[in-house]
Amino acid sequence: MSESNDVVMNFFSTPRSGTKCGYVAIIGRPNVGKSTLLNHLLGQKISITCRKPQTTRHQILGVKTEGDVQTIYVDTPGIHRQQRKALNRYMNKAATSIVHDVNVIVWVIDEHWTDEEDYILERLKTTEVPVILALNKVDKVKDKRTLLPHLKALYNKMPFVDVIPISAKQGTQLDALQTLIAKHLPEQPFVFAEDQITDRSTKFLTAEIIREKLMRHLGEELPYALAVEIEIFKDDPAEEQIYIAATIFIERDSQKPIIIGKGGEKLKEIGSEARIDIRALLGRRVHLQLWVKVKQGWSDDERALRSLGYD
Ligand SMILES: Nc1nc2c(ncn2[C@@H]2O[C@H](COP(=O)(O)OP(=O)(O)OP(=O)(O)O)[C@@H](O)[C@H]2O)c(=O)[nH]1
Ligand SMILES: [Mg+2]
Repeated sequence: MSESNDVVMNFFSTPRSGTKCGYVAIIGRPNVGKSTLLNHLLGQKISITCRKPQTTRHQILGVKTEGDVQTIYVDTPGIHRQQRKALNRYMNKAATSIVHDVNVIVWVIDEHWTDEEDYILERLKTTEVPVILALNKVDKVKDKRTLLPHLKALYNKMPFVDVIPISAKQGTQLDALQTLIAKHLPEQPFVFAEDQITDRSTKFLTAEIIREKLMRHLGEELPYALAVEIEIFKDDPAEEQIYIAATIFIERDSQKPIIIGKGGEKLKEIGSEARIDIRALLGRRVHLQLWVKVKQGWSDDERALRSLGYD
């Protein structure tokens, strides 16, 4: 082979040919298990989860590369109808804006079909993108025979490319779901490096871990008044541990004692749980310092939202 041919060969071998790659939006009502599904598909936790609704607030990319297929999942905030505050409007926009820009939509539902599902159905009817309906939490269904008529009824709602029962928590049917998704991905080069798992920075993921621990520890209302900002992230390889200082923003003074707890106990507990997960994420020892500050009405203030990264 001549020298010039070699050059041509090398040029073409850089982006691998015959690869499939595409974007998959994971959408649905709050609390149906979208983030749990993303984490299980990736085999790594990148999106926080909680039994309380409206946990996810941003679009989060999770990249999975296996063989010749790269699937770029987009976890989204739960679509909800009440748009009381600027934060709710931001979350809904983050969830719905994506549906026309992806190759496949995985619409996650659970055992309940609610008004919110009707609302999502209306929005999806006009899309050209193939929609897979994933009926999640089937581990909760004792008599699996009841699933069949339920699945049949779901097929009639709109022309889904498939309706598949899954358990995001237990990993049931997730291989089948991935095979189904891959069928609809276009043949094109990979967008991300093969070892990349997310587009989000470790700083973002750290703030999210802290928010998860807060959500899990606090009552029903307070989680929605919380935002976390990383003020200092000092990762000096010469130091034994990474130093992180984060501020927890709340909306009112009266919320401060709830987070801090008697003698600071609550905040201590939240901090030590967060530290364990952050250490697992970063693979280094972590010194974590948490501060609580009031930023009045931040969740309904466009400017405050932008300054906290909701833009
Ligand atoms: N039993 C069961 N519970 C599940 C399953 N998947 C998720 N869950 C639980 O459902 C709750 C909500 O899960 P998330 O993954 O945070 O739900 P989400 O759809 O991302 O919620 P938002 O971010 O608020 O929209 C958590 O308590 C999960 O443990 C499942 O397959 N089976
Ligand atoms: Mg979520």
